Amino acid sequence: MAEKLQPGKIGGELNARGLRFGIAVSRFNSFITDRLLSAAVNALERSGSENRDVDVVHVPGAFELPLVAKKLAQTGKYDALIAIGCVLRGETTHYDHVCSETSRGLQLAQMDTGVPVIFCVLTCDTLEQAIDRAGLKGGNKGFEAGLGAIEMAQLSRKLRPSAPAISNKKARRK
Ligand code: INI
Repeated sequence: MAEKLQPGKIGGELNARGLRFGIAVSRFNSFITDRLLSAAVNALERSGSENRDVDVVHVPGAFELPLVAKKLAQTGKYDALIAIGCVLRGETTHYDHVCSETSRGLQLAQMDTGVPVIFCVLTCDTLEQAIDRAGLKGGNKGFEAGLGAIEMAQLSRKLRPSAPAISNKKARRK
């Protein structure tokens, strides 16, 4: 039997017009991160972003992305952020520390500030895996990140907290 209930749907459409985006991108492994960055910018441009709507900040490595993402979020200027990096496994455990602290820090940045932070940090065993995800066999994760940022920015605008209920009650009592 078909259900009668028609739940209200809240969606984030892929229209970037009028939205502001900040992109933090790491210089480490720039051969890959440059390609992710141009694909992210391309996704924003094709969805209606203009020059004044997008700022790019470069950081030394993925480990520095969370602090800059948090600082960008705290400016209050941006509807969504994109963090771009590429961590490649080496011979030591350095990779594990960079990966875990970068992902943990980026999640904290968005949870602490309420500004969406799209995780566009490739974590790969080999350079070939990274190349595949930066414009070859695996598409381009930067383009996906751009679309993700638009969707999350739209959703965040729709899910803004409304005025607290308590103040409404006080206003009605007067
Ligand atoms: N940073 C990266 O972005 N990718 C890597 O693969 C990487 N490796 O392998 O060392 C890397 N290290 C640097 C790190 O992100 C910091 O910039 C550095 O430790 C200074 O804090």
